[in-house]
Amino acid sequence: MIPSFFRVRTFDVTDSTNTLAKKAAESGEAEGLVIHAHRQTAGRGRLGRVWESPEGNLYVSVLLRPCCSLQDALFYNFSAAMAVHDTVVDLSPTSLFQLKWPNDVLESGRKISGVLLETAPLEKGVLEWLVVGVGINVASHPTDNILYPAISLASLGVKTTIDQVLESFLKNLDRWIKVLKYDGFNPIRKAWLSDARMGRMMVRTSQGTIEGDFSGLDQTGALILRLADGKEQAIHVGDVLMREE
Ligand code: BT5
Repeated sequence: MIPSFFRVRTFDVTDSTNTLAKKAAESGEAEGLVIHAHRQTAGRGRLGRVWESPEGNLYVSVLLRPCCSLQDALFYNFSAAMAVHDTVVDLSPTSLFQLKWPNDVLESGRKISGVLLETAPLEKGVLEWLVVGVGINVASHPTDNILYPAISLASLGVKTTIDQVLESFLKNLDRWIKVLKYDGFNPIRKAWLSDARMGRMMVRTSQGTIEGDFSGLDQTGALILRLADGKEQAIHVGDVLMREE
């Protein structure tokens, strides 16, 4: 059963479930609204990138109103990534799933899911709403992306339905949102770290590309890299490329 906190509205097709959820947020819809579409015509990734959204995969956006700061809103990124992680691990326990900072779930280095967090404009230090959008490749995945290889549950031999994946994801999300609400970010940080992709990485930031070894995740959700000179640097916004890529 889907937790009673959520109200799921399913559409055959929409431009982007995040866009629909944001419109609902701006028109005063209560939190717990879930916009689910079978297909998106303009699915979005971060920084205006495209999220390939053919029929057969999960596209879902959840409206929340936690009354938090912009800084704390980032914790919902990690809660959603953990919810995706737990969902795919349940479905394919023998696969090697890892979390890649900040928002990806990978299987053996291939991207199976992405999370797009969007927030209201900040007023008086508190956010009116935030929308957590999640795509999970269930039936198919893009095959022409060499820089970031992708994978789907079907390619891993998992036989499931979108409804099952949606229900499992919402149950896991409900649990991780409660962890965040009652126990704070630290337990999420620890769980995320225990399945994080580590090693040498290059991170593209607005200040250029930084290379270093994964050294952790700080209390704000920033990635900590150890640089060649032994110093540690916290990165708040960027794109990780593993060294071998
Ligand atoms: C993300 O962006 O990973 C966030 C994706 C969020 C998508 C969901 S679907 C429901 C909701 N509604 C939306 O409109 N969006 C959200 P980013 O880290 O920027 O990764 C984007 C990159 O992933 C692209 O540039 C491609 O290289 C790659 N990519 C695109 N589609 C993919 C797919 N289906 N599977 C794996 N990789 C993909």
